[in-house]
Amino acid sequence: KDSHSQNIQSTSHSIKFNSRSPAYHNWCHGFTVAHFAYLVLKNSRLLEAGVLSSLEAFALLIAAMCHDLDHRGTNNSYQISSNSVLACLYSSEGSVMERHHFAQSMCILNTEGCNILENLGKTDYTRCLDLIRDNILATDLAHHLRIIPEMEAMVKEGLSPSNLEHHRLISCLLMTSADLGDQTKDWVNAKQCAKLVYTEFFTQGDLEKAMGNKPVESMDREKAFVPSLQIQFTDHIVLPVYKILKVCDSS
Ligand code: 9GA
Ligand code: ZN
Repeated sequence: KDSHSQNIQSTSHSIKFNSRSPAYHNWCHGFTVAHFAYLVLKNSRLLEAGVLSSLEAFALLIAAMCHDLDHRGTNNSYQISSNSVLACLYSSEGSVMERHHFAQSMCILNTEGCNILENLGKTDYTRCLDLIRDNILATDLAHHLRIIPEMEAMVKEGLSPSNLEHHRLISCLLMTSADLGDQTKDWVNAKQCAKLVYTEFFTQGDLEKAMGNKPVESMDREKAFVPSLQIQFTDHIVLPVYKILKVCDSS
């Protein structure tokens, strides 16, 4: 085996090994999101249209696979209210978990035999790490909600390959589309995914109750009415993402 394919194998092993196993945010989720990102990249023909460069596409796939590394099954607000180590490290910057997922990705890249970027030149190497960071941070819902107006402005003026802001916004959109990809699947699969999401949500809710805090409705197993929560989530978060994605399709 040549050293490059050896590297890829060590790296994917490390990514799997560095995933804990909460019900939803485990290795399977990372793999599924990377797979979805690949399909959107291929089918949308954004590379052929020049809206994304091959380096940007590469950074997207790496970020997709790594974007939830070492997830603990609890969200950003839980890190802060429980005063976790991760909150100590990152709460002043926001996106606590996402900064941790990026830090974990960098640890793997810096592991002997795992640096799949080692053949990039210095400029591409630094740029690639920047792109991976921005892409992972884009999977924070709070970040997504902040950039919706920018994405709407981009759609309104029309995608232009020469506009570097558009490259950044499209990358963010592909990340959120991939992260929410389970919601596009058939009933049996979507239902199974929802089950895992709520198993994780309710576990966090139980931890919050044990700390004497009141969980949000979607994490409270005594209060959550799943069908209406799913409809709200679909209407307010999921559909707007894919409506913008549809306009950006270059195929
Ligand atoms: N927050 C999460 C729900 C998901 N069904 C609800 C899901 C992830 C996610 C990226 C207020 C709130 N909610 N509701 N999330 C889900 C599936 N479901 C139902 C009520 O996959 N959620 C991942 C994300 O941001 C962005 F930008 F992509 F849209 C938003 C949610 C998860 C588990 C990380 O919350
Ligand atoms: Zn995710």
